[in-house]
Amino acid sequence: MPVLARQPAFTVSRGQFPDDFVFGTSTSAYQIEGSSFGGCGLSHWDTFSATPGNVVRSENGSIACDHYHRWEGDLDLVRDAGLQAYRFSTSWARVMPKGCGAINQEGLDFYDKLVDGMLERGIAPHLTLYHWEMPSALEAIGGWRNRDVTDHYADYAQAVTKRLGDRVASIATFNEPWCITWYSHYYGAHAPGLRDICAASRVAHFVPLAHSKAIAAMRALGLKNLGIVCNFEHISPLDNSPGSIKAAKVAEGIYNRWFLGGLFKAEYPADIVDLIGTHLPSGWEQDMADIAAPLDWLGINYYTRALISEGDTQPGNALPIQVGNKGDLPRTEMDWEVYPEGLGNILEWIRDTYTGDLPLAITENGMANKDKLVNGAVDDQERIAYLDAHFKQALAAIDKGIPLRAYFVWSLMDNFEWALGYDKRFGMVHVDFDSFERTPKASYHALRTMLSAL
Ligand code: IFM
Repeated sequence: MPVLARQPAFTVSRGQFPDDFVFGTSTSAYQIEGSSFGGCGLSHWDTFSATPGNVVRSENGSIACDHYHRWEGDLDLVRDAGLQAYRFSTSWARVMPKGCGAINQEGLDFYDKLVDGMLERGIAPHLTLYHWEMPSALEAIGGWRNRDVTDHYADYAQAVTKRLGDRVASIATFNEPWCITWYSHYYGAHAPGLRDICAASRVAHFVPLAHSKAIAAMRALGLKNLGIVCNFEHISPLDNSPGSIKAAKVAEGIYNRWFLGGLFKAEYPADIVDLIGTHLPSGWEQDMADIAAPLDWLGINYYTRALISEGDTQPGNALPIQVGNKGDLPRTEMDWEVYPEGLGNILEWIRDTYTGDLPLAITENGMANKDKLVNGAVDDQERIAYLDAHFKQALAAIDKGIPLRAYFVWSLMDNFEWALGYDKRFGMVHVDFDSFERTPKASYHALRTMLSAL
């Protein structure tokens, strides 16, 4: 297998980017905070991970990185790296333990302190409202399969942003609708772990609908800089056979075109509606104009590509049965191919097909690496090379006039990588999950040097 490049320093420099370009880093609540602290309610990730076989070694986010108690030091790390922005998420289950009704004041106070802590350090807060903690009480009534939950979500969005909205630089309704929909309700790999086309199809519509209701609720509060974060893979056929071309089109439609179609064209792609239309909730067509209400920005998470062939879809109904993973490029610890060109292509395609002049941000990009702490240091040169190659794609996109405004590295620190537990280390800061000690890796130091150079 080809090996990953090693590279001790960034070859791109801060000065090549526009002065107002923003560099930041991203995390999410369940992956770092510790869900057992501070009156947080149960989320479907607590229940999913408590079920044997769902998460490796039965790990969970009950303590995670203990960020709930160590947030000040963690924000110091963001500031000391020279990063101007921090993308974090609020946990629905922490703010509203039952998903609706009573608010856990301690939870909201925590996020209030966190936002003030960022501002005191000169870091711009970028809030994501849903990075996957569906309160278990709402999962029990069907979670995203239940239309009523879209109203509860809008209430939650309003409760959080009434408190924090005056101080955050941007707000995203959702992180990665594809994962919430397909990875969680069709492949069954994430909470709630369903493998059900009907469930996935309902979620494919109710998540955009919930997004639109939250946007309307926040517009009613007069809030600005509202958007959503979607994830994309660069998807192409493995070969030129008609079967592979057809399979890749379906995979790409479900992964890349479905949500953007709804959000920016008020229509889901017809070829995918043909496949799942019978499972969509009745009356879905009437929601489309609301779903496409104007946004202020779009966030793009990009990590890898997928090469699809005929065998990746079901012979009967052409639905994907697996995510194509067949190329011969070097791979990260996630077994994901490193394909920086895909980022440039996706940015251009999104601008040309959907968003035009709308500001774009890369809200996640990064890699899991076999990082080892040796004599107090982690030499993650592969991560520097990975980020450097993707930064170059961002620069090329800016040169082409694509309105790319920001880049958030995933992630600040090693954390709970969902069903894969704590083994997959994505951080620029190493976390010892016994002592919770943080150790900045070589990539953190290299980025600080890059950002501080004139
Ligand atoms: O850790 C996740 C994150 O929660 C969502 N985007 C992809 C990351 C890496 O898998």
